[in-house]
Amino acid sequence: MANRRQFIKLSFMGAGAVALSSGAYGALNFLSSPEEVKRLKVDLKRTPTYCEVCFWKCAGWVYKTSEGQIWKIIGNDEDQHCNGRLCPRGTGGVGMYYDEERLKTPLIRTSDRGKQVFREASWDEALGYVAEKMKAISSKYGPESIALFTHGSGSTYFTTLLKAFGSSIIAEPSYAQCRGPRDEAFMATFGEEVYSPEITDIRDTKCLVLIGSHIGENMHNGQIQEMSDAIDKGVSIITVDPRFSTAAGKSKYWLPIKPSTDLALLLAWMHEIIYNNYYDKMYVEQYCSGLDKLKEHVKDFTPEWAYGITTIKPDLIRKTAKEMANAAPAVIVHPGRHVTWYGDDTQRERAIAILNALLGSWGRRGGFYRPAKFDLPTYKLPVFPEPKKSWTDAFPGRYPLASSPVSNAIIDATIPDNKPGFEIKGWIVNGTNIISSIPNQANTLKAIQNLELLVAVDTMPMEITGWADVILPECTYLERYDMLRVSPHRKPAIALRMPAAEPKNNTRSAYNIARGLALKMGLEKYFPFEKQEELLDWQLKQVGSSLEEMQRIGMKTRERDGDDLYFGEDEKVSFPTDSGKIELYSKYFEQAGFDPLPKYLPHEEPPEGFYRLIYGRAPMHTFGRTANNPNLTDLMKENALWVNPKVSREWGLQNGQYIWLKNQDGVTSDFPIRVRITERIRWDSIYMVHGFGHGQKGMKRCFGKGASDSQLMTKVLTDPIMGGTGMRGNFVTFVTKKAESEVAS
Ligand SMILES: Nc1nc2c(c(=O)[nH]1)N[C@H]1C(S)=C(S)[C@@H](COP(=O)(O)OP(=O)(O)OC[C@H]3O[C@@H](n4cnc5c(=O)[nH]c(N)nc54)[C@H](O)[C@@H]3O)O[C@H]1N2
Ligand SMILES: Nc1nc2c(c(=O)[nH]1)N[C@H]1C(S)=C(S)[C@@H](COP(=O)(O)OP(=O)(O)OC[C@H]3O[C@@H](n4cnc5c(=O)[nH]c(N)nc54)[C@H](O)[C@@H]3O)O[C@H]1N2
Ligand code: SF4
Ligand SMILES: [Mo]
Repeated sequence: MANRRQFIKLSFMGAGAVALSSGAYGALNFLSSPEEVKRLKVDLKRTPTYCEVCFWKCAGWVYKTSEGQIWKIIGNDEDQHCNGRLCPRGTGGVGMYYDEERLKTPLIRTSDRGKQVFREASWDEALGYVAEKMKAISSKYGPESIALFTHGSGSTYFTTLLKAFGSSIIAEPSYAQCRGPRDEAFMATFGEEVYSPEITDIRDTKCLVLIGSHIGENMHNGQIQEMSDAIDKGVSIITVDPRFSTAAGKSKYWLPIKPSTDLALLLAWMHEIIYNNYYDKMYVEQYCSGLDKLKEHVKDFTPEWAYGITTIKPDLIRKTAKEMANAAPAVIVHPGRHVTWYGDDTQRERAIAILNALLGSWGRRGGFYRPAKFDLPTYKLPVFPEPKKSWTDAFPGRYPLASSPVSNAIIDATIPDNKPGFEIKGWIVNGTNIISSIPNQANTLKAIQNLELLVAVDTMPMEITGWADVILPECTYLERYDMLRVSPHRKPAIALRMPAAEPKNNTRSAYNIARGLALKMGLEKYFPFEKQEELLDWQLKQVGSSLEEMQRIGMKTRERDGDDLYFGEDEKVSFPTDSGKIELYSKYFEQAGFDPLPKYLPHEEPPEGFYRLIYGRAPMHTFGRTANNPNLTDLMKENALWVNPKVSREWGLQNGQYIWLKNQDGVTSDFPIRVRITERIRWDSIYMVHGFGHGQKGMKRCFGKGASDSQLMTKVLTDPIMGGTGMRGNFVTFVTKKAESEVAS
């Protein structure tokens, strides 16, 4: 089995390559020999930050040269998210600041939507324009006809703005395009979600089961480090993935499952664990309800039954079930994170939750720990006006168990043909490139055509800004304050982000943008602090610290109040579910008209000559947001198409050849992608990394590099329970030649 060093090397393989970067920024960031430090006159005064290149939010220190140039970011040793080490993307975050193609000043559109003809505007004019439009839309249709799509740190301020304005139509892609099904399933089972960072106790686990979750390429930092430690300690890893992922390479068992059939495997594992009495009897008796019904339900779901569906041999299903049981309760059946796959995702996640309950891993060392959060008072704002409509009024009864607004439902409510209960007329889109992150682009573009206002708040000229009426350029995370990071972890902690440099060009922080809009609309009472640092200082003083102290120390970690990281022996635990128990059988689902126990339902198969489109992450990029980052494009310029040799032979494809992809609905990728022939993918699927194939000419480093998975996702398998957009029901075939006139340039 592979050892820790090899794994770290593989996962962090970007880091070494960065040092060899030929790009000017690469040199600036990564050469750190004493001579270099002297030559660059490094100013050892450092400012704290937490990273925004992905949402793991590692805390770090930003160093500058004495000439005031941002030089390098390193991890904060005290931080539980990163333990002093940033991943290649976090290290390369400096490139976001230096990218000369950043948005520089507010822009107002001067021609038809989508044509991308804009004029520069002052902040006063741009904010005034947006405020007037918002007020006009509100007086015609009500404030609820303005929706916010948002992701990342700026969400807090735009959420306050929208609520103050009178709308609660606020959606994040991290719900219906990412974690939503997992959070609903774990809530229904344990009464609690798995949070971010996930409360998986990987460092002490003895058996880690990864179902799709591709840690190693998915670079969530602390998780990778803990997995490396666990590898050192001899953890056995079971990876279920149609592709031989980085994690599969470190695994005792790789189960190359037929895509879309995971629920059958999970049911067979439950069958094995229950009928062989492998489950944790004490735990289940004490904490769970519904075992009898579950036992009856999985009676026929034998490994032989699952073999016919999953292509995983019965013997392997048995062995892996035993492996989990041997390690229990120090076992984690990882819930994954991006789980919107096939439209039955909440049920698949329920099966994962139930399996963890049977193994007794929730609340146990090496399973799932109890998180602790720094209790930081929030400043009391005046009461928000009561919105007359909520997002659920657009399509009453749809997605009954969604606990957060569903972005795709809001898009649907912007299209009058769909006859929504009320129409959405304005969008503010902050920090999310919804053209690429929500599948069925044609639907999003159709919605956009019906808008009376589209405002994009972004740092880069991405796809969404191309469609905006007004573009409000935010400065990068290295140039601003944001709210204190208080994510739950093993120990409660707070981390500060402060500016390491002045905002470049004519950009502003999201706080200032949202407050600027509030002022223009007479809503200043919801933004009582002129400067964000005053708010942070107020907050910190409530807990005996101050902004000045945090600027010096960067983060504060406290010990937990008690010895309660795991359940105590025989501890009476009341779970925050209706019954106070872990609900193996979900009455909550039953009452809402859904299966109380997960069932396997077959999914559509690829038509002849087509292959299932599956996708994932690359260690050196985050979605599309890093696509133009000078440091990171140096490490990976484009994505590749993984094709099984059996398939490439059939099609006569060569390694390195560029081809286009056409999906089941006749949509062909704008840009070609390079073929990578490999045994590491099943023959019925092809694989690519998400976040490439950008068509925005304002981003020269990434324009036309690789193909976009999003473009090929015209079919969406929507989860009826909570609205998640299953993205893996699309099939593609190969196009080796395109007419000259059809080639995008
Ligand atoms: N096809 C496909 N779709 C997916 C996924 C997939 O794998 N494939 N993954 C899904 C998942 S798991 C998620 S979480 C979502 C993520 O979806 P998004 O959050 O939409 O991710 P990005 O595409 O990176 O878009 C982020 C946008 O924020 C901008 N940005 C970056 N930093 C800042 C900042 O500091 N301030 C502001 N205002 N803007 C900033 C970037 O320029 C970019 O336009 O996508 C989902 N959609
Ligand atoms: N470097 C990097 N790291 C990231 C991110 C990033 O953009 N870049 N994004 C972060 C975010 S927001 C998220 S949500 C996470 C997502 O990370 P994960 O939760 O790990 O992502 P998934 O999309 O669930 O997993 C992708 C894997 O699923 C496999 N797969 C495809 N179809 C099937 C199937 O039917 N069954 C099974 N068992 N496997 C299948 C693919 O081959 C691939 O290996 O990553 C996070 N980490
Ligand atoms: S995992 Fe990497 S990109 Fe994500 S926050 Fe941490 S350092 Fe930044
Ligand atoms: Mo995500």
